[in-house]
Amino acid sequence: MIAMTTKLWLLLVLTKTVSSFKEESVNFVCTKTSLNETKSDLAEIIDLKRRVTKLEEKRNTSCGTLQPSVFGKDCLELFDKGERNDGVYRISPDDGCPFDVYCDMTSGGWTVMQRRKDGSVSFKRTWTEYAQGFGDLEGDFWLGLNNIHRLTKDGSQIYIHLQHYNGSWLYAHYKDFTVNNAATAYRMNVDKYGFEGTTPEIFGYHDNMKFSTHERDNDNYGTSCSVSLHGDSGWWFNACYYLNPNGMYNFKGTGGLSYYSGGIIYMKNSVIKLKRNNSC
Ligand SMILES: *[C@@H]1O[C@H](CO)[C@@H](O)[C@H](O)[C@H]1NC(C)=O
Ligand SMILES: *[C@@H]1O[C@H](CO)[C@@H](O)[C@H](O)[C@H]1NC(C)=O
Ligand SMILES: *[C@@H]1O[C@H](CO)[C@@H](O)[C@H](O)[C@H]1NC(C)=O
Ligand SMILES: [Ca+2]
Repeated sequence: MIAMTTKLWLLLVLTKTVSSFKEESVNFVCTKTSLNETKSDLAEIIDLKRRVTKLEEKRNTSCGTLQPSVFGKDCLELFDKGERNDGVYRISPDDGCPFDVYCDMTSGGWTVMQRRKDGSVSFKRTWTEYAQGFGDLEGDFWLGLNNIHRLTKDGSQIYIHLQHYNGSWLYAHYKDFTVNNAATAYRMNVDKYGFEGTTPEIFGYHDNMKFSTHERDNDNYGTSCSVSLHGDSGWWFNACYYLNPNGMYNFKGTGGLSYYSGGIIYMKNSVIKLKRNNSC
């Protein structure tokens, strides 16, 4: 016979063991649960981050309550819908933020990307200004690289008009022109074999160049084309140019609005227009 005290002692030990086992298993389950929670928290954080990036992307190209779908994609679409008056229209080439452009309906729905007509707007501008655009859509302006990218990323023609000081106009027309996104420094592609015009072929030299401004040198010249040419303007400079429509206005010297053909030919005015390619 086991003494009563021993029995009591054994019972006590047993109870303790059982309860400590229970406690441990509770702990084990808790640990497992909290691991699961950590895992799902992590997944939630990753998902949130992804959603924030998406929202940021959307915010970067959209404008709150404006409905992009109610605007035309570009001047060509507005022309096709029957618009025939030259002037300022609001467009959205994609599902992003709409913006205003000047439409040349007279020649069939071209979207104007640059104009020099009286020199009232300085083209000595920063990278940010060239990216966002500046000037007056009815007068002298640069449409902005972000907008030009959105208008040309799916393929576009470009029509470059240059006016002599005596008033006569020349043109250079290229059937394929694309400006890539900000991450590429707005690298530009133009197909020189798709050229026709009354100027010499002057834009192919700039093919595949990144954009450069006076404070951001992406050109192939030893120093900065923009700064060295004293124009401080932005362009797809190579080393340095055959075409310089953003050069200084009304200035027949280094850095003036001009093109190169055996020598520099200074020009008074310019208009550069885009039209989406329907092919493909
Ligand atoms: C932890 O997650 C797994 C798989 O999702 C599940 O089978 C298990 O029951 C969870 N454990 C706890 C303690 O919640
Ligand atoms: C949105 O624009 C800001 C400011 O230009 C930039 O820092 C950010 O990286 C952009 N975000 C995305 C997702 O494009
Ligand atoms: C204007 O000047 C250019 C270049 O010198 C010349 O080719 C053109 O014929 C001139 N036009 C007029 C209308 O004088
Ligand atoms: Ca350089």
